[in-house]
Amino acid sequence: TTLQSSIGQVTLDSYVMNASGPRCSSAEELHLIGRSNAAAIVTKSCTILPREGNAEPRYRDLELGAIQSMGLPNLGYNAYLDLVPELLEHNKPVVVSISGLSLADNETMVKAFDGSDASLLEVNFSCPNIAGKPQTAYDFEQVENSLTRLCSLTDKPLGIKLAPYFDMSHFDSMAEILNRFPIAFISTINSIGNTLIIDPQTERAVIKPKGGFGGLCGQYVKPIGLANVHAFRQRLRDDIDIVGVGGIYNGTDAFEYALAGASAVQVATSFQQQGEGCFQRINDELAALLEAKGYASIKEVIGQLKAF
Ligand code: RRO
Repeated sequence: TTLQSSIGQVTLDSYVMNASGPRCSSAEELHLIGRSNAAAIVTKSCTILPREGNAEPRYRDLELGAIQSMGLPNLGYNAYLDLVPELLEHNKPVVVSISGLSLADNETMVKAFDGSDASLLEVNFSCPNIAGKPQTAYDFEQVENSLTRLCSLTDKPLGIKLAPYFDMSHFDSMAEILNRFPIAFISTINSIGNTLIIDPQTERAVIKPKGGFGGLCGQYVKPIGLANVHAFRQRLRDDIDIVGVGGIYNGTDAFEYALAGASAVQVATSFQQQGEGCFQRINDELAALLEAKGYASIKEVIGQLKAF
C-alpha cells in the first residue's frame, strides 16, 4: 500500500505532516520533525520580527482537544530563511508558513521566500489570536485583494490557510474567489477562533489572553474540518489541492479526511500532546486500514466520499 501523495506538484512520501502550530518554531523542533516520519516539515507561522507571543497561561489541554491563544510566537522570518537549506537536508519538502500582521508584511515575506529553496509557501489568513487583528479569511474583500498582490510575487506553489466556515454561502463565495487565482492549495481548517472554556472551580477562563477567548483544537473540531475540506473539494478547480487539518489523531481520522477530499493532512493537537511519534503511528494506521479495505494507494480514496 502506498501513501505517496502530492500537493501543488510537490511529491510527498506519506500522507501526514505537522500543522503550522505546535512544536515547529525553533531550529531544534523543526529538525525533530525532519527526522520523524512526517511527510514534510511545516514551520510555525512567521512574522517580520521575532515574537514572544501572548501572556501565559495561553494553552490548556482539554478532554477532547485543547484551547490556545499562543499569539504567533516565532523567530522572525529571517531565521526561517536561514534554516531552509539545512531543513531540506532531511530530504522532504519544507513548507514555510507566513503570517504577516499586514498585507505589506506578507508581500515582503512572500518575496523573500520566493528567493529561497522552500518547497511550498502557506500564507496564514486565519490566525484568531492577535488582539485587534481580524481574521483575513473572514473578510472576503481582503482575501481577494491580498491574493491579487501575493500571487504575482512568486512562482512557487502558494497556498493559503483558511479559517473554518459554517455557512454554505461562505463556501460558495470563498471558492468563487479562490478559483480566480493561481493558488496551488488550501489548508483547512485553522482552530475555531474565539471560543471560551470556563473552569467552574476557579470561576475563570482557562487561558489569559483576550479575556479567555482562544482557538479550539483537537477532537472537538474534526466534523468542522471534514465539512470544510469536502465543501471546498466540491467547489474548487481540480488543480487546487486541499490539505486537511482538524482533529486528526489516528489512521481512521486521516482516512475520513481523504474521503472528504484531502490530498494530505496536517496534525497539530495530537503532535502537541504525543510528540513526533504521531506521524509514524498515524501513517502506519492509515496504511493498515487501506490494506484491510483493499486499496493499493491513498490516491484511490481521495475525494471518493460516497453519496446516499
Ligand atoms: O499562534 C497562534 O496563536 C495561532 C495561530 Br498564528 C494560528 O494561525 N492559529 C491558532 O490557532 N493559533
